[in-house]
Amino acid sequence: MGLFNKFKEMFKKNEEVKNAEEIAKKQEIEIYDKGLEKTRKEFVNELSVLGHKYTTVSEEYFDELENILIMADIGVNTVMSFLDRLKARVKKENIVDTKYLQEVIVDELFIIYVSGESLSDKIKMNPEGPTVILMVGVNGVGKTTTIGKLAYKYKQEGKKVMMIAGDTFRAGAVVQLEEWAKRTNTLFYGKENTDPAGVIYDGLIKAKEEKVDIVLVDTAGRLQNKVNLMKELEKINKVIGTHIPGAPQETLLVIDAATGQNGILQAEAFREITNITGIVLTKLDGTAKGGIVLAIKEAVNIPVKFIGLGEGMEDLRTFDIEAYIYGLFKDMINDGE
Ligand SMILES: Nc1nc2c(ncn2[C@@H]2O[C@H](COP(=O)(O)OP(=O)(O)OP(=O)(O)O)[C@@H](O)[C@H]2O)c(=O)[nH]1
Ligand SMILES: [Mg+2]
Repeated sequence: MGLFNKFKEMFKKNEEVKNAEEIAKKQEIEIYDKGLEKTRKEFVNELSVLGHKYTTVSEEYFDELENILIMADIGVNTVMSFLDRLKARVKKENIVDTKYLQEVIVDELFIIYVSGESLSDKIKMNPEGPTVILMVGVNGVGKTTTIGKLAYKYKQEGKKVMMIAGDTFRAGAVVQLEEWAKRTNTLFYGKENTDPAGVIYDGLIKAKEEKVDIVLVDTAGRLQNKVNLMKELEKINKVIGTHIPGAPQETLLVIDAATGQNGILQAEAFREITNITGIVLTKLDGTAKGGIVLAIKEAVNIPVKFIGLGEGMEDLRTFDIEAYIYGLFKDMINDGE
């Protein structure tokens, strides 16, 4: 059964959902649903309108579909290959009804994301001692906030968490992170006006003494000078790796979803200077550019591991492609029920 019909079934059953797994999935989908409201309103509704405007598939239908997909920041290349696949299916299966084609669109978008490899959206944990998660990204994308949210998440899971303020560059950055540590009742290590690698060094010693499970390392966001940034990240990685073999277990690149295609350029740039293991896409709640999830996957092939759907500490979700697709296409899936 395709994803489209799977969702349809799931939401038809409503009151009589049986197992816990299905209930959890539904709750997750409801959160995505709220967070993706803007994207859905400005982009997906246009798809529905298109389906009403043209009841049968035609060249004009495809032209308008192409525009809608590009406007949603899905990325030109993704859109082109997507349309090729769609047209091939239309031909092969003799599809004429646009209402049915909409179902195919939802399924195909899902296939694009999962195509090829099995996605590891899981965070790699270090069984021997602290798991180190390094947060990188340009100014203002939400690195520090994401650390706060992750700390909250892992505390909820019963882990001992520590934050290290590796952003010693921007005035106020250390205090901002410390605030998050207080709010989430997390251990904290930081010092202003010093060298980031030095602070991280001292912080990791403390993390080991305290037998911390997860260490979240903040860094400064600046990419004006790629060579400097690369050198600094190299130094940071070396310090971390010396303390804890194999660490950092994760280097998460934080991208602001509202920056659209610029976010893709950031992903390409960062991938060249350090080993990015996952992407955190923030501020999806405030943008209609939710299609960027698919474009990033195509451009850099790094999994989106978390998404930010608000400013609060509970507003971080582990990325779930099914919930994401449902959050986008909800109105279309439930259309005419
Ligand atoms: N709506 C919304 N706002 C967010 C989200 N994530 C972060 N923000 C906001 O984005 C702003 C910048 O967040 P920071 O965490 O300070 O960003 P940063 O990357 O650490 O910034 P620098 O340290 O200056 O490089 C803050 O006002 C956050 O509240 C999100 O998922 N949704
Ligand atoms: Mg910051």
